Amino acid sequence: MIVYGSSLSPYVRKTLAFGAEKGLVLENKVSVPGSPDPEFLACSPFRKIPGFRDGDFQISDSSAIITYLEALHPEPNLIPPDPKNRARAVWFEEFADTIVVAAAGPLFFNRIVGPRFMGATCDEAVAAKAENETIPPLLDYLEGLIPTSGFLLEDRLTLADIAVASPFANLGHLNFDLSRWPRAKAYAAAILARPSFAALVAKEARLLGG
Ligand SMILES: N[C@@H](CCC(=O)N[C@@H](CS)C(=O)NCC(=O)O)C(=O)O
Repeated sequence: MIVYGSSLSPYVRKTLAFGAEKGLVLENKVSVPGSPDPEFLACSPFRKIPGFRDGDFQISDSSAIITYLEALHPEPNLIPPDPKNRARAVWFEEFADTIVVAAAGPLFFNRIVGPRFMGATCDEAVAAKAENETIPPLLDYLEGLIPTSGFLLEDRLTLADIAVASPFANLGHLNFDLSRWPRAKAYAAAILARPSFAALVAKEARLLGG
């Protein structure tokens, strides 16, 4: 099974970590968004990362890939079967994918991806707005709901934790100051320290020269 993309993307990192937590061997072929490579395009027609291939089955979108992996390899279960907790897991994934990444993306793009990889200059106004106005309320929300177990649902690792922790790696690369949110900071650090994430994040840090 092949995942196309770079784990600097929170969606790609989430997908690779999910596979690792399932004990699956997922090959990561590095692709950048917008790549015209036909092999990547066949999996991701709108050129977004991640794309995915399992033999002759091709699909894109991290949530679609994760749904496939969970159905193919139900154990260990990472998407709770309990109706309410399944809905909560989907909510946390949605919160991470569409709310947190939408807020943190402009900061990561302007401070890191644009200047380092695309020859673009940082739009400091956009970056500062994300840092000071858009991201803090999301961290306030998380700070108030992290259980003492250190897992968002069922006191065990689920997709909710994998999805929510993933963009924290991007905040880490940005040296984002999380000291106002000690619970969220400790929670994300513990999830990202799991082997499923740690190897990816260390590789990303090397790529960024950290
Ligand atoms: N909902 C998609 C989002 C994928 C996505 O937007 N990936 C970004 C990289 S972080 C991308 O490829 N952006 C390029 C573009 O939108 O053209 C998923 O979960 O996989």
